Amino acid sequence: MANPRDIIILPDKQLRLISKPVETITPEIRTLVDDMFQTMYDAPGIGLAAIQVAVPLRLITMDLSKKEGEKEPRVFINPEILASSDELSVYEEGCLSIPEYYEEVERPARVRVRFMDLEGKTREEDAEGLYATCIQHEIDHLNGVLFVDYLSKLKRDRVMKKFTKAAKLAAK
Ligand code: GNR
Ligand code: NI
Repeated sequence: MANPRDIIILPDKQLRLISKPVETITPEIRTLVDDMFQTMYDAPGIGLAAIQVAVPLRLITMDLSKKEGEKEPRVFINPEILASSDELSVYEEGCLSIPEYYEEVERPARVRVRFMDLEGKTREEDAEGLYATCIQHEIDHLNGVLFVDYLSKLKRDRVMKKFTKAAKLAAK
């Protein structure tokens, strides 16, 4: 049914694109969503932004369920953060577009998010914990922002260089 797609990784410049809103939920969008879930579960990851499969649309898939438990697939179309808590929380983040690199990032502990679901219904939810971290990480992708952008210049330069070098070696 669904086909896994290739995940683009650093230093692919597409990761810096500003994704465009989804205008209508077409069959192509539904296919993209199915493929994104397949790609995300295969990886495995807890979230995926469309740009990570090289499609610059404001579309996110997520599943925060435990491995043993029932799947909880969620889709966010054109998500927006309406409000963020002053309180911050720290989480060790990773990104499928920056494989095998993990660092602690501080972000608002709670956010209120508005988005459209696959039925075209506008929803609002309050997110906290891992949900808050993940939705902020994914919305950042829609704006061309990566979690390494929150690290010190030293750490960011180091990871950028490592991936640039690896890409050059792989291209030879
Ligand atoms: O799978 C993922 N895990 C993760 C862990 C902590 C904070 C954010 C994430 S998202 C990441 C998948 C990904 O790269 N989504 O864009
Ligand atoms: Ni990511």
